[in-house]
Amino acid sequence: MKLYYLPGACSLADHIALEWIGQPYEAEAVAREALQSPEYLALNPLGSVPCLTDGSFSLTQNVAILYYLAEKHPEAELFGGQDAQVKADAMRWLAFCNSDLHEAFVPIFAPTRFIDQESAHADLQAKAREKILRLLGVANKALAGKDYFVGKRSVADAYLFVILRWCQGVGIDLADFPNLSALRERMSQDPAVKTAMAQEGL
Ligand SMILES: N[C@@H](CCC(=O)N[C@@H](CS)C(=O)NCC(=O)O)C(=O)O
Repeated sequence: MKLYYLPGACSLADHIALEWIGQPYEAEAVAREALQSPEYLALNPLGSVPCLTDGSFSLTQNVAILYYLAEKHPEAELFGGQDAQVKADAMRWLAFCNSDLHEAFVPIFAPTRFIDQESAHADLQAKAREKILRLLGVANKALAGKDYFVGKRSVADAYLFVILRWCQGVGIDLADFPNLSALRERMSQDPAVKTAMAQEGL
């Protein structure tokens, strides 16, 4: 299996999952310019990471990749266990990270995708920050009294960890979210997370 990634991007969640599985895999950093190359677009027409190949099978979209890894390696319990409700709950938080939290960062990272007019960017980004803070509050509440979203670590925690790193990068303080700060710290001590981050040069 081979993972295509950008260092520190959402593909880090897949990288962590591959480390949790503990089987050999390849990981290739894609240069940002190469995302639009014909070779890469043939793998992922959206020109984004992550992309996973397994022999001739090629897969994109974080949630699909994490689901595929979990199906191929049930022993790794990437969705927190074997119980259907636990797995569905992990999927719920994974979807929250991917569809809600991750998307809320796009106006901050790439405001021109919404509006060219530079003078409008600050307002757009302030709105995005408001939304991110509201979503972080939801995640913080969900983690009250728990080490992980669903008791045992799951790919939802890996995705949240990636996003908490972005918070740091864009100056969003986690001081008001003690459960998120604790999760970030817990995850950063996980040997698989350390290995994936070291491989990405983080
Ligand atoms: N819906 C996609 C989103 C992927 C995505 O936004 N990837 C970002 C990195 S976090 C990317 O490749 N950005 C590069 C770009 O758009 O130029 C997924 O879940 O895989």
